[in-house]
Amino acid sequence: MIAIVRPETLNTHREIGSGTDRQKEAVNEILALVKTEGDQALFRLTERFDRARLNTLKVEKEEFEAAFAEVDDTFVQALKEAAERIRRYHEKQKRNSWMETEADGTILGQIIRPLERVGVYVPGGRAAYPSSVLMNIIPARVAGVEEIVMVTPPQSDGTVPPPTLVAASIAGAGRVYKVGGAQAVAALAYGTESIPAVDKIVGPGNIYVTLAKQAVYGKVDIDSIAGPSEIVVVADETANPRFVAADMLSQAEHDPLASAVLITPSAGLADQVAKELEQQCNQLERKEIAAASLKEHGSICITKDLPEAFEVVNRLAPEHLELLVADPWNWLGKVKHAGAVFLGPYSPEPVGDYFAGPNHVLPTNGTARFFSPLNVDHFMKKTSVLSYSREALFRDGAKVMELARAEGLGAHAASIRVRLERKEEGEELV
Ligand code: HSO
Ligand code: ZN
Repeated sequence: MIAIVRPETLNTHREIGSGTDRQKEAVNEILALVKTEGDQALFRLTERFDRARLNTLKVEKEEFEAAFAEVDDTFVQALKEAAERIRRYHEKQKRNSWMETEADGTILGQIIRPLERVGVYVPGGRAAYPSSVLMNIIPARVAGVEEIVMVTPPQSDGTVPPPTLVAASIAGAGRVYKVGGAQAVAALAYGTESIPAVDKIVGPGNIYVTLAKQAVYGKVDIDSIAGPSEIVVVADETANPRFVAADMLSQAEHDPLASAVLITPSAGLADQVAKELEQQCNQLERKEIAAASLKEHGSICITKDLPEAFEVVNRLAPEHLELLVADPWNWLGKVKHAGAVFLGPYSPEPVGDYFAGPNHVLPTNGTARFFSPLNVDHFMKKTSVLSYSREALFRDGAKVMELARAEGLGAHAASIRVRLERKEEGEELV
């Protein structure tokens, strides 16, 4: 069921998010339609793609109340506790504005402000994860974003699944609109009669949503493009094969395209895990998905030792990395590239997916080489502050003019010269 591969041939990286010409054309048409026709286009497209006839796009207070009445209290309680842990973790990421005065009186600094408006896309259907609603909205709240606008496709009866609404309310989404697909991205980017234009759009979606986000990038900011979920487990002979297999399956059940990989120097463990995978997979509700994922994108890789295992890890730069080895903390320093690292037998990935506090929106597909988990900084921006002193301008003016002349920019040089001349004439600058 699962391939055994050699370290040098193991590869989890794939082409993602590029779409076909047909798909791009369809997205461009939708973007243009929403831009020119606003809400009317949203109603028509929602009827066409979601089979829902709506009178209003906005989710009303009563629908939130009904959603809370429909879900279990224990679910609400668990979600609230998760939200609180996620909030506390992200609070630590907040950075302050700063100003520094140099000896001559020059003041330089940086003002850090939250974005004013953020749009959060929440997919419908099978991938409507309440946990992802928390993970996308809470960092924006912690950053201090004033308006968080959530969009999600309605079901054909015009409703949004209650768990999604409950999560939106607990996370603190200001308003929720029933619209999905490329049309939702268009609405957030351009604004319509009922949906305000935002500064940044985050949240995962299907290929149409992804292409639409790419198309509006520059008009607004977007988050990084999420590929299928991945886990790499590095384990030695001390690891429990049941745990290893269970954790690999927890990733595999997400998506037939997800990838679960075990890297181990222990051929014995590799054998046992392969058996456990077969057995445990059969017990799963989502066994078809998990089996397809393991078959197409799963692998077990046997290395000569643990150092070689970490070389492979750094080449893959996995989204999730579990260290199920005797001394996980001793190996942490060897991890150069990973979205999130889970240490020891009591830190299975689902603890991080739902509850521990760190964000589960992580760089996929090898992008952990240069991207970070979704965090508070993603919802803030900076403004530089400069106040040069008289003394400093007279000291540095000639050097600035030199650099300006070298670039052939005479007006730049002149803006300094008019000030320096006044000094030579003995005048005070005001
Ligand atoms: N493992 C997924 C996140 C998730 N798991 C949501 C369950 N719900 C990608 O990091
Ligand atoms: Zn997960």
